[in-house]
Amino acid sequence: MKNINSSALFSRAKEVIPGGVNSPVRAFRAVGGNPIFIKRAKGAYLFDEDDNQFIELINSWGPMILGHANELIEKEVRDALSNSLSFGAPSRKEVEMAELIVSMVPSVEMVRMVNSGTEATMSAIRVARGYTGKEKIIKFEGCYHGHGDSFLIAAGSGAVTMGVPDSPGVPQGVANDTLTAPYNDINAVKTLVENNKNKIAAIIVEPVAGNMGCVLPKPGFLEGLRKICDEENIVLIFDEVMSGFRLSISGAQGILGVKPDMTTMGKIIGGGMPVGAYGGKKEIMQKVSPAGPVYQAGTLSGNPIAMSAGLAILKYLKGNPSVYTQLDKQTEYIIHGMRKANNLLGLDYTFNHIGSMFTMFFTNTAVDDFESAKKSDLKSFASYFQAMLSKGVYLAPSQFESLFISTAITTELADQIIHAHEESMREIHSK
Ligand code: HOZ
Repeated sequence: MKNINSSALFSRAKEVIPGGVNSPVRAFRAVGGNPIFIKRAKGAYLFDEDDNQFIELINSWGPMILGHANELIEKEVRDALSNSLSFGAPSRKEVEMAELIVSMVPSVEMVRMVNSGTEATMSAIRVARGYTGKEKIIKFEGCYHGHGDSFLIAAGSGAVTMGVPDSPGVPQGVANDTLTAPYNDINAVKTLVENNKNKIAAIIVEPVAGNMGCVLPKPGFLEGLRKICDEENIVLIFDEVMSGFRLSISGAQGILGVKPDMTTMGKIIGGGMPVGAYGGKKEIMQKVSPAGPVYQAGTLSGNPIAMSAGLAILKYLKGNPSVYTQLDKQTEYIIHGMRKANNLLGLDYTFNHIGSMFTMFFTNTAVDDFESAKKSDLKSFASYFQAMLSKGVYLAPSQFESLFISTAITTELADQIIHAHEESMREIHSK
């Protein structure tokens, strides 16, 4: 695999961008080597600066659910371009976008558009605090909710792969208001709530975690959170930045059957453009400025180009819910092939899977929280990542991330992925 141009770009980047990247996981520190610089992408493929071609299993961490450079989305964006890139004033597409989200996600009665998942989660907890008049929040170890100060406590992948679970620069006062519990541990939440009576404004959770690898909620966990929040006047926030519109037309909540008070979204709702949103019960959302006193604003919020891309993808998904069955089937096919290859080598690694999200953990024990995810053999993961890359398959460069399948992965490509997996596993386990 040629690496001359990517390597040269990385050297230049390190002089002018911290660590050479604009988001830490991309630096490949968890897997070694230098990052691949992407020149373009189409359908299921990424093409890098050295003209290598990779089958893509990240899909921009979720949003490219129909594969890259999808014509449907491109057309809407092209049409919108000639009407200017930004107004900083209300426009029709924002209304259509809000109506569409409200029609697809039953728990969302009102929604505010922002520019990223981080903005969405930061704003959601501010609103929850303003609504309840309380200050503390509970988050779960290994769940990542963007890089807002309140969330960089026991955060997932990005922080872990850098070996800095808690970031300097987060004021102690802010950190004090963030309480953490292990994912899937409802008793730990009960204890936190009992010990902080009338102080907790919100519980924020990834209903399907995607930032410690893919980790599923155990039966009863989300229901238990719902019950506690109802009893204690706590706002239950589902962070569906990754799972929203990826697991069903109404997100993870659509298949898991628990209704949050608020939901944060991102990724797919921008069709790959920088978009986020937070929404929920009208009673809560009416607290947001200028309807209410909780301030939150943004010049680029509801940007017309981003709205055009987002509307195109959401309308498509709403009209074609069979996409989800197709994706689920294809993901199961890949996992089945990978497991079979592992079994032939006498390996029994843990696969966590829901819909088109999955992670193979380099451990044979169950992974249902951050502690169990950390039992994975990270050295083997790094070797596996490099072996897959050299065979033309681009995985997330960290064990603590989920993979995302797109509809561009045909059965022929799925077979190629399985074959690359089989060879890679053989290679790394014969060393
Ligand atoms: N840790 C982020 C996704 N879970 C990485 C995002 C990025 O580097 O683009």
